Amino acid sequence: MKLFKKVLIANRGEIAVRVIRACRELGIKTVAVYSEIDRDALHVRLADESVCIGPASSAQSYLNIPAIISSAEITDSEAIHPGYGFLAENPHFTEACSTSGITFIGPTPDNIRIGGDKAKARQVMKKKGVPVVPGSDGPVSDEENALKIAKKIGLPVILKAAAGGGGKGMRIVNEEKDLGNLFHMAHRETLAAFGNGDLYMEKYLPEIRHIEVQILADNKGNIVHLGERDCSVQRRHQKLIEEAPFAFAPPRFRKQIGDLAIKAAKAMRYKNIGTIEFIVDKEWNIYFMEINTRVQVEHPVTEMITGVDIIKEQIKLAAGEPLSFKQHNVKFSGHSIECRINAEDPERFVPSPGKITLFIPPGGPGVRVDTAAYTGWTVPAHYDSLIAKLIVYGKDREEAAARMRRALDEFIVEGIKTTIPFHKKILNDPDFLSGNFNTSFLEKKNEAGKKPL
Ligand code: MV4
Repeated sequence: MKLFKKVLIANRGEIAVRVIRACRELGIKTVAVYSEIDRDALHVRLADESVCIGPASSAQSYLNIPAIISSAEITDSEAIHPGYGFLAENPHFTEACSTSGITFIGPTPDNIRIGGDKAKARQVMKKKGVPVVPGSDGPVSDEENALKIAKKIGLPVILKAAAGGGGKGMRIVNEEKDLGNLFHMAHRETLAAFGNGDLYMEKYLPEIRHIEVQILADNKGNIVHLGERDCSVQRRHQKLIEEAPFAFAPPRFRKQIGDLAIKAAKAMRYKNIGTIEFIVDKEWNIYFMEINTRVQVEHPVTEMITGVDIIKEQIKLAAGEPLSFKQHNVKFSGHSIECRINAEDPERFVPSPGKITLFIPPGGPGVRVDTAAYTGWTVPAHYDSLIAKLIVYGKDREEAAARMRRALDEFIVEGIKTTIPFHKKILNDPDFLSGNFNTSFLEKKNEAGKKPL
């Protein structure tokens, strides 16, 4: 099987740099695309070639399908890596690639469509015997039906947008009398945000953990998993810290959740790489939540504990290579934690773009920094505020946490505000350190009137 000669990266920032690194190591030439404001960006400098695709606004550049496809054509790129965000989960883009004879490095358009319709995904999983939280079978047509289902499964329930993401169109319903109103509000919100008003319903489970499983799938139907990640520390549906493995789980948990992830992937004939998201309740029950049909921000924690380069594997799978290892070849060792460092005010979480006057990332044993930032670079206001991922490895969670505290202390960023001080607080929090947390962790800290984390 022959790998691609040249790959275009339809993204920017740290993930574009990450993909370029994987291509380099595989002997593949790279093409960067960039917006006018990104002409001094690191991904442009590191790629073998680059093409300017439009003005700063995402809609005119990194979301501009014709500009990206023609950039691939004029540079003779055989494949496009979409990274995450932007066009990564757009089935029209995937189809535009195949129409132009370009390989999309990612799953099939059908996979992406199911991933993008969470009500449908839930239905598929339920039918194939993957456990889902009790709730509606597909979308709920109207308020009347919502009430019927709520009566059957019992309150509280949670309304979720089928097109969902970022908590938009999501409502928790505690009392029957509020259902009608909340249904209409959620419906309007999701219709406005995604042009799709479909809602589905689940029993609302309190004190859950958000656990996800990385999967790799080849074109022959072989699927392996690379274990789980705990992404329970989030604020307003934005993950802030991720780790692998889920250190506090009982002994048989990894095999259980891994087997379920493979079952879920098989149920939708999954191809390439992806993530199956689950919620885990206090009794360790595992329920399918959704599937992410892209490489995720937090993939490095899995790489650290398995030694698998997920992006290289992804590129090889897209080129049609069969999986080069079996499930029993995947060996897990140690613990990894990632902090997402954003260019944001660490107290109010509002973006803090601007010129970085000094940037000195940490180093030393067990430290990895995935970033496209450098001293003198200006963080544009037009895009996501993630400027660096700080990832550490330790022989166990305790060593990883100590290493993260040390690395956060070393990290120097001047000229803009970052979330580094916030991460320092979490890494010193007794509840975080003892594993006494779930997805409500940050909200609870605030409610308790303690110093807001
Ligand atoms: C849930 C849940 C409880 N029960 N589903 C889904 C998307 C993710 N960002 C949060 N999600 C949740 N799904 C069931 N069946 C709790 C959450 C959840 C949450 C919900 C509303 C407001 C804030 C939340 C914070 C974390 C998790």
